[in-house]
Amino acid sequence: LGAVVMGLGYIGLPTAAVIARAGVPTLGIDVNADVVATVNSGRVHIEEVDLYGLVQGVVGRGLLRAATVPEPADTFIIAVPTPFRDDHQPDVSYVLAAARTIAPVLKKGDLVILESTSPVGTTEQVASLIAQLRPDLSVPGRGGAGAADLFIAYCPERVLPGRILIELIDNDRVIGGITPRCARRAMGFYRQFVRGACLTTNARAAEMVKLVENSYRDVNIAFANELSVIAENLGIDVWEVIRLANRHPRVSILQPGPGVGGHCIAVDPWFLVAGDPDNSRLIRTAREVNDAKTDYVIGRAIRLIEKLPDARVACLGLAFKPNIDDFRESPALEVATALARQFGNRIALVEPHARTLPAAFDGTGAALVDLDTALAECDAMIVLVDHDVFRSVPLDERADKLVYDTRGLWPDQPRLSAWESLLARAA
Ligand code: SAJ
Repeated sequence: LGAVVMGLGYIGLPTAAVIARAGVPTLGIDVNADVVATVNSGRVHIEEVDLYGLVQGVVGRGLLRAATVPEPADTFIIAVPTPFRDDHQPDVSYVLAAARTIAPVLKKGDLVILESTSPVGTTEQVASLIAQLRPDLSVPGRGGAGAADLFIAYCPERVLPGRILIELIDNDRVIGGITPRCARRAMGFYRQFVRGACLTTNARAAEMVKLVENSYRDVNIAFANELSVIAENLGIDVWEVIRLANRHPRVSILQPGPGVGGHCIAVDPWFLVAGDPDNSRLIRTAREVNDAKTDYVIGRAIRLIEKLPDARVACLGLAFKPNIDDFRESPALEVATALARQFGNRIALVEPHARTLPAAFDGTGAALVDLDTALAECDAMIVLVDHDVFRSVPLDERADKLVYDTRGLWPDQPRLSAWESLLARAA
């Protein structure tokens, strides 16, 4: 067997399929027997562009199988979740559990790669755990350049949902070895299917690189979100301000929204903060600014709806970002749920990428409606996600609506001094 991939989620399954397509016989491992059965039948349990066809193909050709327990192989990739706990401390228990599961089948010469986003030092923890469980094998140690029986490396995934199969191949990869030998060995593995550059470093630096990338984006989105509140208070259109400021050759501000969602950008900065709380003030504050933006939007929306006692109000979008069906950590979902709980059947939910409503709406009375129904029946609209299908609605179909646009989706919508004028018209 060429490779074992631990975890068949959003990253693990596409990764396993791409490795298999390169001709490497691959076994995907998941704790969930339903996921294993789905993959073995050539189907997929997650939505990602082109993934179904790819999995169907490699399973059909016998290159990819799934199981709940690993078998001996040359390369082991750990791609399991690393959530954080309520106190924002990272939880690496799934990573360590995966390492424990593969330890018994490891043999001399095997390569173990951690891909899960992890706090700095986790790859070394994996190495120590394996050393403890397999005293018969020599495990590479930090700073050691000598040969060992195993090769251990950290290589973060950096793919964007919706473009995973493209970015798995085309993105540059950062490969951090526990030792330089480990990095070189892992590089040889990735070279089989990566077209981007493979850049080697040590495991701790590679772990930090991943956290830094998502923190960079979070801090920059926080800047945009902070500007959006300041501008709204001043009665200025923040999107116009950003568009014009971005005409400066060295300014590139991101877009404000109802908060930051997904399972990466809203999570990873906390791993950096947890590693050095006293010196990560900017990163922590950015997280707090982005989370606070969601509460701010909920407060504004509630005030608007209270001024419209009889109106039906549509929430446009529930996903965590445009043109996908992924609701994980979605600020749009959080806003819509809060409004549905308070206003019940006055709230219409529009999410063209979903067939059914998430359980969060059970018992609220709020209903899923299609976009045309919302445009026909709702007097007010709260734009929460900038799906392309919303963007395409022409002004004459929405000119008479009260619109609270948290994404700057419709620049031509009569806005004047945004919120104040909405309330004035509502009164
Ligand atoms: N967002 C804004 N304003 C913006 C850009 C994004 O509010 O200008 C919001 C989105 O609406 C969304 C959230 O940020 O709620 C995150 O969306 P995203 O598209 O920026 O990123 P993700 O979470 O889908 O994927 C990120 C990517 N990281 C970076 O771009 C640095 C991806 O490359 C990573 O692989 C992925 O996290 C991951 O798995 O860590």
